[in-house]
Amino acid sequence: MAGPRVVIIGAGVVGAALADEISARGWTEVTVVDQGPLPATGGSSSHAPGLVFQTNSSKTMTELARYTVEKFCSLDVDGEPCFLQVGGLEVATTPERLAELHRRHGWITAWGVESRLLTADECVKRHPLVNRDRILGGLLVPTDGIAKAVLAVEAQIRRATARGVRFLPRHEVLDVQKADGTVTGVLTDQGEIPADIVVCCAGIWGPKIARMAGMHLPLTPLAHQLAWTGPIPALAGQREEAIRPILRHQDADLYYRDRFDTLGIGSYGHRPMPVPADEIRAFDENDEMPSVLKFTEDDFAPAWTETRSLLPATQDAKIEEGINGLFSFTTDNFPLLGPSPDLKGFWVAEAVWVTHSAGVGRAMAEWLVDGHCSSFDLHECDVNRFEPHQLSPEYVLARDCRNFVEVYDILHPLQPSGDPRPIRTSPFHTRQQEHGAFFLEANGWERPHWYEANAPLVEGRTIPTPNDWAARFWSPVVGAEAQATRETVALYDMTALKRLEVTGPGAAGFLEGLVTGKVAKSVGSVTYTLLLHHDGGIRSDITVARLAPDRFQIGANGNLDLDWLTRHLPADGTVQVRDITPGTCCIGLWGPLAREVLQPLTDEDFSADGLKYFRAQHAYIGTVPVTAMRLSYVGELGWELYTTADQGLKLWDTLWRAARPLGGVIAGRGAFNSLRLEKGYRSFGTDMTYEHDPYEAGLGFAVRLDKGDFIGKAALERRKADVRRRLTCLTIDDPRSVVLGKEPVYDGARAVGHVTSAAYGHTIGKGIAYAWLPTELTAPGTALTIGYFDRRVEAVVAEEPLFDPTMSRLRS
Ligand code: FAD
Ligand code: THG
Repeated sequence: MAGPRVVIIGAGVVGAALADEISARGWTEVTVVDQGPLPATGGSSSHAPGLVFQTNSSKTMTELARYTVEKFCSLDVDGEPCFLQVGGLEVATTPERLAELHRRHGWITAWGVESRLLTADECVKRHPLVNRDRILGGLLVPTDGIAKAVLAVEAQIRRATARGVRFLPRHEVLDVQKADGTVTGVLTDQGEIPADIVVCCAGIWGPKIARMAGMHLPLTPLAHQLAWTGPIPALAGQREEAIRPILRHQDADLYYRDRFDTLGIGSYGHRPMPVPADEIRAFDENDEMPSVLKFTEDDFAPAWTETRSLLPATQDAKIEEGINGLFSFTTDNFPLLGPSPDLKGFWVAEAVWVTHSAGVGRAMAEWLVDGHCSSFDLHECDVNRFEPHQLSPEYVLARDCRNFVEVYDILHPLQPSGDPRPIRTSPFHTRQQEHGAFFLEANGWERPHWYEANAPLVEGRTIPTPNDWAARFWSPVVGAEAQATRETVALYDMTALKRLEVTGPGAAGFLEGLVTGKVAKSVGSVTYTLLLHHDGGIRSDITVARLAPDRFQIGANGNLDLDWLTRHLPADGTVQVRDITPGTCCIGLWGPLAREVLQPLTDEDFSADGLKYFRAQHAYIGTVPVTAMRLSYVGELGWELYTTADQGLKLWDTLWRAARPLGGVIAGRGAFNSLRLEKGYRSFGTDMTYEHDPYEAGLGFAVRLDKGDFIGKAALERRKADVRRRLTCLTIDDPRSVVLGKEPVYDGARAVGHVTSAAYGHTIGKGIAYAWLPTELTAPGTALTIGYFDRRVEAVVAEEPLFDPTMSRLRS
């Protein structure tokens, strides 16, 4: 069982890790080609100083890093270790940064990696070069350290070679060969290499290689300054390569590592210096480092001044060498992993740091060999996650440069992304502006979070103001809009909800094979159901409306749903899938008075029995043709009303004119999020992801094991009996203690889980936090605490849903 013929392009730290991991799983017909020599190929891995800080707001990114640390700790080359586990220290020089370090401590605790907050004195004890007067405290992760990237490449090459993997240095790939939409091999400057699978691990050259495969890779190589001091007298005689922890001084965009009696200094404080991938040279004999540009000293001057202040011992030293080294940035700071959407057999593993490289190697190997990666939840990393505009060169360049500038910035989870904006606007945009909408962006869509015009609604209501961070990108109007929705009726712009149309004679059968519920029901049925991976993990939660015998409309979560459906289309052409989001729009009309608004506008029967809960039908609302679906993510009577974009504004105006005299309101995402948590409705990607099965996530009701086969069914039969953790509803009595998400949850002193989503429930009058917890701690009444910055917030497990458990509202 040698597996298919695989060619890996690139023997940097990513390609080498993949070769090792894939051969360990029995695929040994593997050839790794690199344009440069081995093991220092001249790519980014050849000059990376190799700092591995595991802390990340993403659980997956921390887990990829943790695996890299564990693996590199076990690797050596002839006794020389591949990892120097000196610990990682981040210091704060401002109160804001100190608070941020507490938040980061929360993340890494939530993800299960040990860390400690240190006083300024403790920081200096750990890293004696640090100027005590400059710092307020720090965060130490003892298992962080320095990856010796070139050694790690060599160690992994040796292991893979021993299993039969072939490494071909000095082979430049000139083309990716294909036939009938499938990859057939690569053409190198030394001839062809046939292959069934080609994986692009070409780092900053990735876009060039991907283009050979007809694929657009949204990454930008940017130069980043790395300098090395000459000998520092205070360090004279240091025999070990590194004894002090790696150090980050994020307030000045700087990081440091030991190298005997010298220091490496990395800076992100300079102007962004993007380089088009096409302009990056190939390797040539006289130029060993094609991924390195000339050091621009002027750009480094502020970094050097700051360094001599933070680390006064460097005042007696000089900068001796420096580079402007290239590596990849992406628009959301996640790597680009997975198969090409168009060319079968072509895969990428791109924009990966040394920090995450071994984890990515393992993830890709599992994905390739097993058809799915079970060790890591890769939904944030999938190369097919992007909306079309997110692939445009202008967008990619602007966002990537911005991410370079913001790399160490303190960013609120709702922090608005900057230019280019706006990109996608719903037909209601001008009305929303007239109402003083406060917009945030999601998938390019401008989404109102609340409307300043609703400010008078706040009067006479009790809307508690949350503490500090939860009060940002927030207004008391959010609470007023939420309450008003439950009292009267509200219009919500649901245009950003991704809509897919599945058509054709094979559509019903096709969908049945992918979803956990029965969707091939009567025309007019709507079903809330799940897409699963083969291992039973949740791929997405969707709604499926049968609008005609051969036509289904899917309410989806993102482009990965489109990708999943497209990938599984039968070859016989009996099913088509289309993204109908652009060109259509949607208004959610919800609240106890929703029927009083809608019924007079239409001839159709919108009574409780005329259009039942979770049914869809066509109707005219005034002049506007709509598809009405009776369901509500906010848990109130009402409908999602879909129409084409051209008539959206007319629909809005028609509804608004009817709703206003009844005391109706226009409401935004802030209210929406609070209401859906009161109702206990999960949000994919935040509350549950690939790593969770439906039973753990409280979505077992959406699974029909008594139906025919569907992807993930066999795995669910196994997983059903073994539920060890649950997505659990917590409430918080203190109205000001609203948390953000991703905080650790403690049982006494022990971290036992993490928060997913949180908001204040303006109807129930309590804070709400959903959290993953071990089953033994999920009994209602269990008292726990949530780590929020430097505080502990008291929370208690509650019976869910918190609002309208009998569904009287929805079914009225
Ligand atoms: P590379 O190492 O660049 O490997 C890609 C390989 O593909 C190259 O060997 C190249 O020769 C080969 N290739 C390309 N085109 C072709 C072709 N046509 N034919 C054949 N072969 C081809 N990360 C950290 O985690 N911590 C750090 O402290 C850190 N510091 C950094 C400091 C600097 C100055 C720089 C530049 C980067 C730093 N990074 C750091 C980032 C890290 O170095 C990279 O993200 C990582 O090395 C990328 O690995 P890779 O294997 O994808 O790419
Ligand atoms: N509307 C539509 N499609 C969607 C969403 C939506 N797809 C993506 C995402 N949102 C899916 N999430 C949910 C979550 C809950 C419900 C609907 C979509 C929901 N649940 C009922 C419940 O749990 O009580 C289902 C009851 C049932 O199965 O009968 O309504 O917002 N179109």
